[in-house]
Amino acid sequence: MNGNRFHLYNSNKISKNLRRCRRISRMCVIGIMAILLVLAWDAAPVQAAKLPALKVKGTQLVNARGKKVQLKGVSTHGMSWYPEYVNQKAFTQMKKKWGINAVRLAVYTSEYNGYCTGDASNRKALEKRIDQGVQYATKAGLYVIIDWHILSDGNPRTYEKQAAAFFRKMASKYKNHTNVLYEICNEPNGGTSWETIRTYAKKIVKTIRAKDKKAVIIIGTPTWSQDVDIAADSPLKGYKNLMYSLHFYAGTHGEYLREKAQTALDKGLPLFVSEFGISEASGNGGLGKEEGGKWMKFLKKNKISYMGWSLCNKEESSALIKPSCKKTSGWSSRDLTPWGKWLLKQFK
Ligand code: IDC
Repeated sequence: MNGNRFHLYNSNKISKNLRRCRRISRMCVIGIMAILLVLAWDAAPVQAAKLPALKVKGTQLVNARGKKVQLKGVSTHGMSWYPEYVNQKAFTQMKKKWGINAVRLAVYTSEYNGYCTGDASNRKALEKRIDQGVQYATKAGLYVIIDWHILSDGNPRTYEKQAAAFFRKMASKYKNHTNVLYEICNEPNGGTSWETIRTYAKKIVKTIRAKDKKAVIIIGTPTWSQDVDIAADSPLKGYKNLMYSLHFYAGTHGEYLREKAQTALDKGLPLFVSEFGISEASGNGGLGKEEGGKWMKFLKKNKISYMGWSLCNKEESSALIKPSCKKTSGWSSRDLTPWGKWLLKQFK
C-alpha cells in the first residue's frame, strides 16, 4: 500500500515535471520562432513599393488609370563620389519638404571608381548603395531611377557585357518594385550614332524584359542625350514602356534644343529629362535662369518629367548644396546654392 502510494506520488510528480518540461520547451520553440521571424524580417528584401506602376501612353508617362504623371526630382552625383547623400533622412526630407516624387541614382561606369573601372569590392559597394537607395526611396514614397551613367566612355557598347549583367541583376532584384525605373545609358557621345545606341538598347531592353516585364526604361540618345529628333525617326519596336532621354543645361542649351525636342514629340517620341541643370554644360559657370524659365514652361506644357543635377556640395554651380555645408540631410534654405533654391521653387 505504502509502496503503491509512493509509486502514485512519484508518478504524479513525474507527470507534473513532464508537463512543465513540455510547457518550457513549447515556450522555447515559440521564442525561437519569434526570434527567427524578426531576423528574417530584417534580412528580407526591401518591401514591394506601394507606389503604382507607371506606364507610357503615346508620348506620355501615365499611372495605372491612364492619368498623366510628371516625375520631378533630383539626381545624385556619382554614388562612388558622394555616397553620403544617399540616406533615409535626406530622401524623406526631399519628398516631404521639397515636394519631389523621384530620385535618380547615378552609377558612373567609368569615372570616380566607376562600376566598370573599379574592382570587385567597389562593384559590391556600389550595388549595396543602389540597394540602400532603392530602400530609402521606397520608404520615402519616391520613384527611383537606376542610372547607368556612361560619360567619358561615350559609346554604350564599350561596356555592353557589363551593362547586360548589371541590368539582369537589377531587374531580377527589383522586378516587384513598381517604383523602380531603369536608365540604360546616361549620355552617349563622341559621335556614337543612333544606330549603335539602338543596337545596344535592343540588347539591354531584352535583358531587362526577361525579368521585369513592365518597368519604364529610359534610353539615352546621341550627342549627350540631345538628338531626340534623330531617335524619333527609328525608335525601338516591339516593347512597351520605353522613353528616351533629353538632357539640357540652360547655361548652354536654348531654343534650338527645345526645337529638337518638339520635333521628337511631334513624331511621337516619349521624352524624359532624366538630367538637367541651369549651369553651363560643364556643370559649372554662370546660371542661365531666364533660359531655365523657358525650359520649365516647355516641360510643364508637355508634362515632361525632370531630374535636377546634382545632390552634393561640390564646389561647382550645378551642385544643390553649398560647399560650406557639411550636412547630408536636414538642410534649410541657407544651405542651398542659388541653383538649389531655384530648383526647389520649381518643385512647388
Ligand atoms: C559632371 C559633374 C562634375 C564631374 C563631371 C565628370 O558635375 O563634378 O567632374 O561630371 O564626371 C552631364 C553628365 C554629368 C556631368 C554634368 C555636368 O551627365 O555626369 O556631371 N553633365 O557636366 N551631361 C551634361 C552635363
